[in-house]
Amino acid sequence: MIKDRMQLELNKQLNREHYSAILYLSMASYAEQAGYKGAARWLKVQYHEEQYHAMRFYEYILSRNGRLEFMDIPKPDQTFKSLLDVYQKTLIHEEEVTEYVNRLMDIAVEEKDHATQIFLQWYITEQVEEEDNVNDILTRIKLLNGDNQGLLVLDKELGLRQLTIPTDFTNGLPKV
Ligand code: OFO
Repeated sequence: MIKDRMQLELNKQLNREHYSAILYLSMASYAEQAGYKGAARWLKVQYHEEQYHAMRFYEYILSRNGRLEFMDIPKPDQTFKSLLDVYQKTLIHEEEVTEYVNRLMDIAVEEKDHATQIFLQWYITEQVEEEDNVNDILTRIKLLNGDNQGLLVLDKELGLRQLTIPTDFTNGLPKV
């Protein structure tokens, strides 16, 4: 059985992962309309990743005999101005998520909830990877300094991103 405080904080993060998913879908729609088909694909892969992150919380809370709580999800930003703007906002967003995950871990330590600490390790590693990937892309966009030809080459590369996580959760969460 999970303690009430831990359950509430895990539920908040589950809902934040859903917010992340729609934020990336909002970014994907901008990229689609701006002609960055590759970035749109990259962002839609990210949308699926965020849903997977949410489902891990869903399964974990249930596995601890906890109760799921679905909360209001804020409207995502829909005011993107450029690819640079999209990836700058992505980095800011992922840094915030990292902070939330770190705070969750602090709470799990305070609550002496060892199982949740182990569960959260996966997210701590994942956030390092997410920030690193976005930082790389952002650095390259900045180097291009508005060079459209270069941005289209980068866009093509972004379009090669493949889904590496499951998207069908109907039979529970497959192990990856
Ligand atoms: Fe769930 O990692 Fe991005 O937000």
